[in-house]
Amino acid sequence: MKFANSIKMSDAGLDSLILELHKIHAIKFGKFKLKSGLLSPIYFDLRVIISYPALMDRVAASLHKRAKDAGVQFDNLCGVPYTALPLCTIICSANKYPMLIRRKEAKDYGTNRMVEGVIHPGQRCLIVEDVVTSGGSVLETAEALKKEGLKITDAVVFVDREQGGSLMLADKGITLHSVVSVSKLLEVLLKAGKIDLATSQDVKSFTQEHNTYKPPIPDEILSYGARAGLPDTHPLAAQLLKIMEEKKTNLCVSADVTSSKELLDIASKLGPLICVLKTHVDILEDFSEDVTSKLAEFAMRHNFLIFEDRKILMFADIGNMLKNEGECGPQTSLWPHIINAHGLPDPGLLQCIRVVNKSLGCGCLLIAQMSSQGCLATAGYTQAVVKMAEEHSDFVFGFISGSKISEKPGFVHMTPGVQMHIGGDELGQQYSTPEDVICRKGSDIIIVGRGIIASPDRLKAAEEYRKIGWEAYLKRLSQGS
Ligand code: 5BU
Repeated sequence: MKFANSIKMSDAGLDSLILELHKIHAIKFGKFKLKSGLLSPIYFDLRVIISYPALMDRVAASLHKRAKDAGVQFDNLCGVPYTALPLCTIICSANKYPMLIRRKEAKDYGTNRMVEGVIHPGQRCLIVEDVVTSGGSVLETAEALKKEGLKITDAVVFVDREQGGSLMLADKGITLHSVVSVSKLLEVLLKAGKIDLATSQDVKSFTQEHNTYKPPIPDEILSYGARAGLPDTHPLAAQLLKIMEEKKTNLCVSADVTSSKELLDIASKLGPLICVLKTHVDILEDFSEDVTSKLAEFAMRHNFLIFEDRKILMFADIGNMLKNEGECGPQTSLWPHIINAHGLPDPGLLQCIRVVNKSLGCGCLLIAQMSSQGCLATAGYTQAVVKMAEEHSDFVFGFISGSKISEKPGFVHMTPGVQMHIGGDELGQQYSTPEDVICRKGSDIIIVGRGIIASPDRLKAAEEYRKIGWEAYLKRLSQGS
């Protein structure tokens, strides 16, 4: 038999694998009652692959490749019972890795063990799973293995249903690596004409609406004002949190417009309703220093902060290049209060941009997650960015993220991709609602662009977002007490 590990999982290979799985009804569309009682428009039944050995080899190979590509270090593997057991067996047999089996129920005779196989406490065990929804089954297996003294830092799964499993596992110190996400799967099936657009949208809405992730609730949920007064809170975060408390707003308007007149009009009219004005001065067709000085005047008058979004002219080179090109410093005499940076290049970048900006009282938000579909900033990356922020907390005061990702109350979380209804645009932007972002995902600030800017009455739209965002915050506070 030709072993599965010889198969190269190119993009085309993955697409054809998805189509094969759809053909054998391992992926089904319709109405399926889940354990929870919910009716799901999609169902995965990967159990059937045991009847298709060649396909089973390919799924096993893709799991192995995913773990290897991610550089996961492990000493042995354990499949979550039952569907992943044969997959794990194939990976171990083909690659000569030692395997462990976790029993679901203890025997009442013989050794009475919950985990079979030779265990060396301290060794790292990689968990293998077929489908992850909440992450509960992976966690159960991880707990059983940990009791035996094994270290569990990673799990590899074939399908991530994108309903919060990876975040929940990340909270427990386990990085989830998935071969394919539900979004990718829908994309492939749609392209191949196996499903229609309505089915794809239906599944997307279902996964977004039934996200199982609940950020751990701290003993006490602190108000914005209380967090402003904590000794470890960065001065800029403290200023921002105070503004939010005073003006009763957690709204940041993303003023993505190309004319200075329009930008200044937004700043003057919406200023009283917002805590932050996010600008992209690099898209202004008629930029001049005059614009930044007027923006600064409005910021003073209406008490908001200016956040210049640096993603287009991104700080994403190595620190040294940015130093050489003089890119880190102010391009205008009036520098914004807030800038952002990716964690991708290395901490050298932060050191470089900090030198110039910190002396000007500017603070930085690190981009830990993005709202765009298929974004590569997943759990392991996000965790690394949180660590980077903690190590540079004299300059970094928070994150751009989809949810609360740090338990440190001094860090501020700002979330883009917000509109009144869940959905997205044709270029991959994905929207959550203010209630979802603030109340359920525990973020602090909603960043709203087209939800307000494209409205015929921007003032009215901004007031609606402010009100809903603030009510979601009050609800979050009341739930914590
Ligand atoms: P929208 O019109 O609400 O979709 O605009 C969103 C804004 O937030 C826009 O300026 C983006 O550049 C910005 N953004 C985002 O949409 N998603 C991200 O992950 C990040 C920023 Br980081």
